[in-house]
Parts: sequence; C-alpha cells; structure tokens
Amino acid sequence: MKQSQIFIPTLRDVPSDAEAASHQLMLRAGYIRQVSAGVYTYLPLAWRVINKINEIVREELNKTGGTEMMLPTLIPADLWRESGRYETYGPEMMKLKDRHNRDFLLGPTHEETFTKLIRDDIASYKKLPLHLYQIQTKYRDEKRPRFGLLRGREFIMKDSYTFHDSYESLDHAYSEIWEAYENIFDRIGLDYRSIIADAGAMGGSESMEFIALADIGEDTIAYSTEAGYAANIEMASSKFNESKNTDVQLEKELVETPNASTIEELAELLAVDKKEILKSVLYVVDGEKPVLAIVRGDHEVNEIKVRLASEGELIEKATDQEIEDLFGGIPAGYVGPMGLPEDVLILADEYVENMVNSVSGANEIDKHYINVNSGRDFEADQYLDIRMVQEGDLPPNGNGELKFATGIEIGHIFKLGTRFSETMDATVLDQNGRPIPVVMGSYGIGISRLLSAIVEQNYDEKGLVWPSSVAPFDIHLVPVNYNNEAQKELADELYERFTKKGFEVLIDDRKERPGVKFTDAELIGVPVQITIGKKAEDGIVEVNIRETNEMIESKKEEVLDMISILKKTHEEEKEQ
Ligand code: 9G3
Repeated sequence: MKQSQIFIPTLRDVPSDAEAASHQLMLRAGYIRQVSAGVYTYLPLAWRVINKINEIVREELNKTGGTEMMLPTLIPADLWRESGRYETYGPEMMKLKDRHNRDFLLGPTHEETFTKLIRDDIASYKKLPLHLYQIQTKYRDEKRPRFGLLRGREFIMKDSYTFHDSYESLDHAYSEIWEAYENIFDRIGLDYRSIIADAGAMGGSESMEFIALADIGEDTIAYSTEAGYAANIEMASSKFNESKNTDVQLEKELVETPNASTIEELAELLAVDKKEILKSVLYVVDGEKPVLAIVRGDHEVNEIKVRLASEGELIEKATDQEIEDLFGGIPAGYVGPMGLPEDVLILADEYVENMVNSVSGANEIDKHYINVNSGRDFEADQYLDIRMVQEGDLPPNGNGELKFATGIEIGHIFKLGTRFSETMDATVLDQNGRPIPVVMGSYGIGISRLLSAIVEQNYDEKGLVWPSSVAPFDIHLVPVNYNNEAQKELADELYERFTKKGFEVLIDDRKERPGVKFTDAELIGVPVQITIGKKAEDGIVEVNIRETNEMIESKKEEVLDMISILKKTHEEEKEQ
C-alpha cells in the first residue's frame, strides 16, 4: 500500500484532552478521530487492526463450532419489554422513535434478539446445542465516556450466544469458549487474567471476566501471590483471619456524640480505634427492600455482596426520602442496628460477629451507644462476608496474600441459564415431547476496546508498537528520498518481493522530509521498518525492529531471508 494514498493524519503535538496513553497515541498516529463524546471514527490503520483481531476471533470461535451472523442494531422496544429490561438500564439505553412514533432502541447487547430468533425457529432439542455470534456495533450512553476507545458510547463487540437443552451442555460450551478466549488473547499477545466476576443484572449463576492488566484500567482485580485465585475486586473474598474475641461484655451505654457523624470523627471523640466501631449503611434493593449492612469501622461495605445476599437485581444507597419512609427517619451518620423497623433486613459482616463492646449509632442525632454486642443488643438476619477485600488479606484458599491490580475488561462470559428463555417463553420440546426453557450462555469480547488494551501494553515514547499478529502492516518500507533513482528502485524491488511472499507492506512514497517520515513510522508502529537510504546503491538497507528499537544494517538478500523467518514464526503462532 502506498502511504501517499492511505489516509493517516498523524499529529505532531499531544492532544491535551486525552489522558490515557492509548487515547493520545491513537489520535497522534492517525488511527482514530472523535466525532462526539465516546463516538469515534476508525481511520484506515485502526480498521486494519480491527480486521486482524476479528480474523483471530473468527478462527478461534469457528473451531468451537460457532457460526457468525449479524442481527439488527435497530431493535423494537417491545422485545425488551418482554424480557423486562427496557426500563432497567435507564439513560444508558439509546432510545429512539420511528416515523410511526413506535419505540426502538439501539442494541447495547443482544440477549433478547437472539432469544426471539430461537423462540421463533427452534422447536426441538434435537437442533441444539447452537453457538451463534456476531461482530457488531453496540450502543450504550455511558455517563462518562473516556479514554478514547476504552469507554465509548458506540463500540464494536463480538457477542456470542449458546443455546442448550441442559446445563451439562451449557457447561461444556462455556469451558470451550473460555478456552477459545484464552487462545484469542494469547495470539494477540495480551497480558491478561481470567477472574471470577459478578453476573450483575444478568442473573444466571456464574460469570468470568477477562482483564488485560493496565494502569489506566477501570477494573480492579484481587489476585493471590500464590497462583490459583483471582477475582474482580467486587467479587473477591478472603479467608476469615481472626481468633475468637473473648473480651468480657460490658453494659451498653448511651453517650452524647455531638457532630460526630463520620467514623473518623467518632474514633477521635471517643478515643477508640475504627476497628471498635460498627459502620452501618442503609440500602434499598430493587427499589423496595430496606437493607442495613454492617461492617467493622475500618472495612468497606461490598455492595455486590449485599445485593447477592438480598437476592436482588439492583442495589442503591437509601435516599433521604427512603430513609424517612423505610427506616423511620434516622439521621445520617447516627445509623445503628437497634430499634429499626421489623422489615429491615440486617446483614452483618463476619468480622462484626467477632467484635465485643463496639460503638454503634443510636439512630438519634448526636447520640451513639458504646459496649454494643451483637447477639445481645441486636441480632443480624445473616452474618456473612459482605466486606471489600483489602491487600494483604488471606485468599479464600489461605495460600499467599491478596494483591490488587488494575486492568481493562476485554471479555466477559456468562452462564445465563433460563433467565431470558423463561421471561420470553423460548422453549423446545425435550426427548419426551415436553416443553423445556432453553438454557443459554452469552459471551462478549470488546473488539474496539481491545485496540486500547493492546496499545496500553505495547507503546513507547516514540509511539505505537503493534504485536505482529494484529499489526496494520507487516513491513513499513521507508525510502528516505523516493525521487532518488537507486532508492526508488531498491524500495520497489523489496516491495514486490515481500508482497509476493505474502507480507502486507506499507511504502512511504510521500515527498516528505526524512524527519517527518521517521517520526511518522515510529508513531504508526509497524513491527518491522526498513529504511532505504544512501547505501541503496550498494543494496544495503537498515532494518529496525520496532519492539526493541534495534537497528540492523543488512544486504537486501539477507533481509529477504530474515523477514521470511519473521513471517514463519508468525505463521507458526497461528497454527498453535
Ligand atoms: C443494556 C445497557 C447496558 C448494558 C446491558 C444492557 C451491560 C447489558 C451486560 C451484558 C451481558 C453480555 C452479551 C455479550 C457479553 C456481555 N451493559 N450488559 O446487558 F440495555 Cl444500556 O451485555 N451480553
């Protein structure tokens, strides 16, 4: 491809409003341009990388029996009313009306659309299992789109759905696709972890996230220093690590605590450690169920765990109005478990159960109780792990200790079970001719987000450094002066030879100063750059391996062999 023909608008200066390295570099290297917040143009080089990624995804999914197809992005709201999800996602869902004023949405994901497809056209278990997938543009009106392609409002996702007549069949597909994901991310060359994740509002039983490690990542994972445990911070648990507290229980006492509505102020005023204070937080689950969560003063409540224990789909901190209506109007900062309305579900963390003579809110302004003891002064409906893990905690298996890392969620797979087939009545007749709800799985990869993840793990101060498996080109020929006879001749010869060998070659045939050509080549990040300069008469070129920045002068015959070796290793990677 001639660089004078392909549109690569590189920038000299760093765009000020781009914080993430991948965002800055993809703008500077002429890969993307923003059209509106979280909505991007994929310029030719980015589009080539996306197609390379898609090819790897297709190869690996087709190996597991997946079939590619394409569903509509424009979806009738009625379909999402059937699953009950049309209202669930609120402002995040892009909604619109057609000319007949009928409600439509731009698809953020496609469980409903695929379930309808199966409901309409699959009637017997004999036609199952099925693995269908699409690589499609999705829409989610994120509140805070940021970091370029990392969190967009329009993005490309590969979403797969599997359909089964049994959970065993789902388990088999789930592990096969899990393995396909690992092959995909390994071939791309990403440093990633697969971790236990929260299935969120997807219901279902189990879900795994794939996290590419990156400082800019919005996901925090907890992993054990001894292999064998990694989970999304919201799902991570730790092994209870305390001996029984045998302190003598003292008489509960009401004390004046004016203006001490935070744990810190209370610890200061009563001269106690935060560990001796009960932290009580009020929630409302699914908009109606009042829940009080209690953790030790130096711990944080894990809302996902509270939601799961309350068996709800949506959890929110109680608003002032709800505190008024559902909790009897307790003043914030003085909340405690004593004297609450009967129907409040009280969940206490396991460390709370082992506390003796602790401080607790008295549900009255400027008042707290001291020497409060669970079991005597209040009873929790459940004592269970509802705290956020902390670095240094013991992993659940007790080996090593937990460490945190940030990363970018690049994939997420779910065992949905019958959550959608039941609400949408998608059944098949089983071998006894009885209708059973289809068992489903759903599996996503963030294709456009992968660009950012790959760049976050592969760049240097000069620009992008693409792994050869997904690079927009294999070789970047840079004749210093394309008007010079010898340089042009050698460059064209190499172009022909490499192209014939099946390499994808970009040749900088522009009439630009050398400095511009070199800076652009370093920004664009093609794995192998070959500079053809003064020594062209002697058939000598400079080979630059972008990843290591090593420079090798070599005769044109050698460089052909060297590149063939590169291509072979590249082919071998694909075979694996
Ligand atoms: C929505 C909106 C945003 C959403 C969803 C629905 C996330 C939604 C979860 C999933 C689950 C899986 C198939 C591929 C893998 C992920 N954000 N999710 O369902 F209406 Cl606005 O998308 N879907």
